[in-house]
Amino acid sequence: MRVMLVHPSALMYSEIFLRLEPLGLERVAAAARDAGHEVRVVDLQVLSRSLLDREIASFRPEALGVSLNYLANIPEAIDIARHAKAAAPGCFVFFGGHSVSFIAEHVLQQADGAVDAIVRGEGEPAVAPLLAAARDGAAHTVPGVVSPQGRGPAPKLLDSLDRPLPARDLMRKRNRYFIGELDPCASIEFTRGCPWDCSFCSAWTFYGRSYRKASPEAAADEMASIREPNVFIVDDVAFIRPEHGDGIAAALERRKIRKRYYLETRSDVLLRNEEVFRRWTRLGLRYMFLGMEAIDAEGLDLYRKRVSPDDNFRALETARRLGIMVAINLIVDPAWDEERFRVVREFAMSVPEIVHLTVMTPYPGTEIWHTEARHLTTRDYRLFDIQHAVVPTKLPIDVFYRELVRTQAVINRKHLGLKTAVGAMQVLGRNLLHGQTNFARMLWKFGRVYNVQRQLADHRRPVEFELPLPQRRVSAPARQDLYIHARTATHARRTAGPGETAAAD
Ligand code: B12
Ligand code: SF4
Repeated sequence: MRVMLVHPSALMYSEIFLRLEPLGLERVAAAARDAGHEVRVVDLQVLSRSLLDREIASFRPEALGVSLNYLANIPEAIDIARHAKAAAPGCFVFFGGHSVSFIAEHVLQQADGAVDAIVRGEGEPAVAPLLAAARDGAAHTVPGVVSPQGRGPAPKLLDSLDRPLPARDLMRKRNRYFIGELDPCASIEFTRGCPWDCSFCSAWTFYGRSYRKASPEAAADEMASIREPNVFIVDDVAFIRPEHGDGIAAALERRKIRKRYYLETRSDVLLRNEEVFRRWTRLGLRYMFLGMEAIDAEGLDLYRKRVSPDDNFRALETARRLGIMVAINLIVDPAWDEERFRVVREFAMSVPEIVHLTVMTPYPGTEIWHTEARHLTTRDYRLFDIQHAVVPTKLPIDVFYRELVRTQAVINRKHLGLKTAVGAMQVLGRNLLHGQTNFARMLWKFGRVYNVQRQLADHRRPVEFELPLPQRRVSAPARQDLYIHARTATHARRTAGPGETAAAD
């Protein structure tokens, strides 16, 4: 079959700080290609919509799949589906990805015939059986698939993360993937899933709180095949198991592979496994994202982060000692007042780290989707990007955004202060010499992307597609009810080891 796979365009945040290759879609592309299909990938983060339309006309896909990790992309995906149905009659259109997995039936209904099937859960095991069944109109019999005919059996988990290798060769304009000064930057996955259970997060519910690892040799082989000098490790929490991080490091050392790395982890994991992170600094680990979320114990408890403010501050000291540049995330509660924003600005100015703000947002698939008592003020998918307020703000909304943007701007200026600006100019010069302009563009774009008028205008756009209403509950729903991949007893035995279940029930 001629199969076209599409990633929608970048969201607000990615317009400035980063834009990364769609690893999940590349792995789905590889699985489809291994099954004998002719596959093309169009990533609208780096290619234009008019190019997609032209390629649909010339390639005439018999099947077209859209990746929906992000809720905010759903209206765009439905528009692409409608276009594909009109431009390539008979084309089988399907969606898959993290966010759409939690609301598959709802989206199918909204698409009103433009979408034939939605894959819930991991795409690699589902895509080949789906394409085979599509020919016979039997999509709904495939594990993980939902179609207008009904829901298939429970989704299957991939046997091993080692295969298939992402089809990186199918991507165009790879030089447009970057994160900050790591420009250009590729991505890689060492592990999948997260054993913790933060209330605002759906990473653990998607994988039924399972946690799987690629074999160190396969991970190092994949790294050896990456041409970019910089690599973003996409794992939710890097190096939970020290022997795994060490195993990959050893395999990279044997192959003499050195790159510059960016990863995400937790404070307690960094404190526990400091030696692994130290070893990785020798391999090129430069940047780390720590989801601190709150600076006080009350906030950390609320999000069930299972770390203390003291752990967080000790982790920052450890990272500084190791020479790793840290980006901290803090969650902005729409209930914040001016004083709270002021305290956060003060905190951000008092630490050398990059501080990043995201707005508390209940998502389908998270616990707070069901338990957040405040009613949604909007159900416009496009605003569910953790940069907009979707529950009532305590301050008038324009004042809330003014405070938010002001805080982001103060933090941003801090990083573009004189000392940093000199450093940035050096990086800029180096990147421009290599023809890399992503970092340069980022430096000048802040004011255009983050501004109060734009945020407010986003709320006034006419809305065609809305999220479903949450089923409100006083207490949290049973965990299994939130899972996309339910854990079988065998699977639980295979994936959970000591340490991995540190946050267990
Ligand atoms: C790496 C990552 C990123 C990267 C790369 C994103 C990219 N270009 O793909 C960066 C850092 C850029 C990023 C940014 C953001 N992210 Co992010 N990200 C992740 C993370 C940690 C891992 C994703 C990943 O690569 N996994 C590995 C690959 C192999 O898996 P996968 O992508 O899920 O793909 C599999 C399936 O989903 C499925 N699949 C995927 N596509 C398709 C397509 C088809 C057709 C099919 C059949 C199947 C299928 O099959 C794949 C293989 O099994 C997830 C958390 C998670 N564990 O999923 C959050 C996550 C997806 N991100 C999230 C958020 C909120 C964001 C931001 C909005 C954050 C912000 N501050 O603004 C931005 C917006 C990005 C944008 N599109 O512009 C949320 C999504 C929330 C939501 N419900 O919408 C998540 C779930 C994190 C969370 N804890 O809540 N992100
Ligand atoms: S540690 Fe918490 S926030 Fe991070 S991926 Fe796991 S559940 Fe999500």
